[in-house]
Amino acid sequence: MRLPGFTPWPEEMARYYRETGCWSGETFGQLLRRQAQSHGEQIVVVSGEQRITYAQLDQRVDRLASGLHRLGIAAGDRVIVQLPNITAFFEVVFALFRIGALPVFSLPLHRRQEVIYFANHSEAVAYIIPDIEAGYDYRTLAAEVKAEAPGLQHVIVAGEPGDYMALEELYADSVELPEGPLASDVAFLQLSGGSTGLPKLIPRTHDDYMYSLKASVDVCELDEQSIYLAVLPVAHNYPLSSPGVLGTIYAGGRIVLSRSGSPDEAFALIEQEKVTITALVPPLALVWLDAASSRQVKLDSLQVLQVGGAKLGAEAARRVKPVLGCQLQQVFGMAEGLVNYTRLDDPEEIIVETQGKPMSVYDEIKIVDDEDNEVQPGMAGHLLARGPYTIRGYYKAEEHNARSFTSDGFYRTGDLARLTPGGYLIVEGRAKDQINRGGDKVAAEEVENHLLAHPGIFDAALVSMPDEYLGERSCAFIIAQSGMAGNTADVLPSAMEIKAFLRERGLAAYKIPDRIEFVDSFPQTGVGKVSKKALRERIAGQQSAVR
Ligand code: AMP
Ligand code: DBH
Repeated sequence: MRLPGFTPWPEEMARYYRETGCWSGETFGQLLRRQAQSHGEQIVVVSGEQRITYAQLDQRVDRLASGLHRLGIAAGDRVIVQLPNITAFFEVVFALFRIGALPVFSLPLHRRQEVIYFANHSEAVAYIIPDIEAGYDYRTLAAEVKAEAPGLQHVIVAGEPGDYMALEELYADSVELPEGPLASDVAFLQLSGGSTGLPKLIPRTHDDYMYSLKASVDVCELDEQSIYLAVLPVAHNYPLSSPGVLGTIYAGGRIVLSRSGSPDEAFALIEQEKVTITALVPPLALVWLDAASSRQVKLDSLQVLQVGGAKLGAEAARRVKPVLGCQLQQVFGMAEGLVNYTRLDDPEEIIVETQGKPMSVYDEIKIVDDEDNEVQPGMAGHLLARGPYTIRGYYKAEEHNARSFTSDGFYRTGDLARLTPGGYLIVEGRAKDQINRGGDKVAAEEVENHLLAHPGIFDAALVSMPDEYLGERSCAFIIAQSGMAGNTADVLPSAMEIKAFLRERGLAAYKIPDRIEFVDSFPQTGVGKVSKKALRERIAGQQSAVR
């Protein structure tokens, strides 16, 4: 079934990727069935006291798929899945895969603004949530979302349902399901950190995503003995697929779920469950390094620590092996596709100093200047990517697609990078208007639009400021409505009020500006645009002056 709003690969490329074996023709529903047949009795997911086998997961998925089908959820329907690291996540997404319905992967930190947008833009028919997680009641969020998303027919709760439907009650007797999706169909919508006013949805097919798992599993050397600890939220593309939890299933290994990234919880799980590989963002890696050196813990079973999502400093990178006793693997990826890894047997300097190289020989990358001409070897420029698992367009975003892709189908990553003579990438910065808050991406324009909705704000510009721990934090420069600047304090909105205003609008907490600076005007570029470069320099200068 062709999803409207999806840009497929050109037919000759699709044929090429099939002929070369990149695209195998297997769907996720079939993958789980195959693994249940060959590894039925092996444990697939460990979550607290709960341990379930491949065969049990497969059966529960069939029963849930039957229940969802009976509820009326059909092939092609979109379903927002906003679940934390719990077993139900796997049952839900594989059940949806089996009936050909499309999970829309929302993160646990998303709030009203994000979820309402996903619901309306994807025309989702159902929304699946936990009851209470990390002290937050998702049923309250669901009520707010429902009020603004008229197309949403069902709210399904993993846990105490309150006013809604209990997920547990949907596990029906297995019925004959309609024929499943094709591998060339879109399997789900993944999210982009984005750089525009509205978040973007990323359509990924069974074929292309399965290939990204296969290539990741090869590079990361996962097999049936692998035990992957998921500490980042599993719906995110990185812990989902690089190689992540789905790669672990592809390899026939075992997933251990952690509800948080705290060393207390994660170190205990690594020891108890003999975890072999896990994935972190740089700020969490710093916390682990500190915790491990002060406690002198031995994480004997851990072979590989992946760090990605934002740039890891070389100094921290160098400490991983001596402190944690495992190999570091840098991961530079994106939900749009292209994933780069350092290889496990690369020399220390490559592992510490680079963000890896593309995982597949079928990946095509280019480094270009502002005019799209390739730069001299070794020079920094805009990174473009194309290949068997890099999308050709965002979901229903024609205008934006014209800017985000070249006419010959390369994705403009918005990252500035250079290539080493050995073909490894070093990320040098970013051309896109985004703040990378330790792996959480914030689109400046999206937050600026919310700021502009405040009656006391005339104009707003969000920029990054350097931060020791997160790499970057956000600073909003604000021009108050005329007549207000320099006026008495009770007319000028305070920084605290502005943050509260954004929170009340229901924006994810990581998008709330870390700092707010009031100014009378913005510095301008030669053509009269706001110079974010000058604003970044101003705030960085102010920070270093304070130190
Ligand atoms: P998204 O498009 O939201 O999936 O975020 C992907 C973006 O995260 C990339 O385009 C980079 O800007 C950033 N990113 C991911 N991994 C790394 C890394 N290892 N080093 C630097 N930036 C990274
Ligand atoms: O940041 C990302 O989006 C990311 C990082 C590492 C990603 O999507 C991935 C690996 O697959």
